[in-house]
Amino acid sequence: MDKSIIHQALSGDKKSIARCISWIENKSIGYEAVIEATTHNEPAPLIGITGPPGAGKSTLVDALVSVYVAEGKKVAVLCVDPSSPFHDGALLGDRIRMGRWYNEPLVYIRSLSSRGSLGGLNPTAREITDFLRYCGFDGVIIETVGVGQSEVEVARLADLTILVLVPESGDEVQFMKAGLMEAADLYVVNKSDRPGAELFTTQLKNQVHEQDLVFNTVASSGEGVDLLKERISKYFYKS
Ligand SMILES: Nc1nc2c(ncn2[C@@H]2O[C@H](COP(=O)(O)OP(=O)(O)OP(=O)(O)O)[C@@H](O)[C@H]2O)c(=O)[nH]1
Ligand SMILES: [Mg+2]
Repeated sequence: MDKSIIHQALSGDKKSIARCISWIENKSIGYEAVIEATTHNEPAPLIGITGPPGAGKSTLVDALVSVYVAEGKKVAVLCVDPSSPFHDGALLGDRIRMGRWYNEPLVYIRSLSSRGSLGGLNPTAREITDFLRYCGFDGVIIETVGVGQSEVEVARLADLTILVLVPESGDEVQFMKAGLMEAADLYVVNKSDRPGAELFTTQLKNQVHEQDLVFNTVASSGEGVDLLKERISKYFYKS
């Protein structure tokens, strides 16, 4: 592979970024050069979005991307294992929703399968995320479906981890308590248009102690996303 592609990727060329990611993903000969080349500029902040299947993570990411694009910010999105076995329809939904960004110069979106790794981020996803942080974006967002271990790993990798829950997540929160509840920086009660949102939000606020870390959103309509984005911006070095 031509090394000039690496330089083009690092200066933000989407085609070259895509080729470099495939290079890393397939561990093609010399892929280490791509990873090593990344150490020269300032890395973009990494926002991790995680939570149970179907909580609305992709919808929320899409809404956040809209806000960033409206501000002229460049953003990369990495979706790890979007074809979760829990519901097959999600991939198609993601494609339709996210599809509108493919021709938007400010946005780069890439899906990665977790290649059957049992929970947890595979090392390749980690390398690709690292690489993307050096490609001239104002921020990089990584979405992972919460299957326990991966959530905690994402939290370790990201500068800011957002746990997306829904009004029905009460039991899940009990279950997660030990690991992710502590690892997350911000908590989103998405689908706040559904019954029980208020009660669950109150319980969650009591549990995390800091009330201003809990946000209510309706990702599908964009409600509450501006407030969340403002809070996220505090973590972005460049905004
Ligand atoms: N009522 C309501 N529905 C929503 C909201 N946000 C998302 N949805 C719907 O919930 C479904 C799942 O949304 P996704 O964004 O695909 O959820 P996800 O968490 O990315 O799903 P996976 O990646 O498969 O785990 C879709 O049908 C969305 O339209 C919301 O705020 N309110
Ligand atoms: Mg999704």
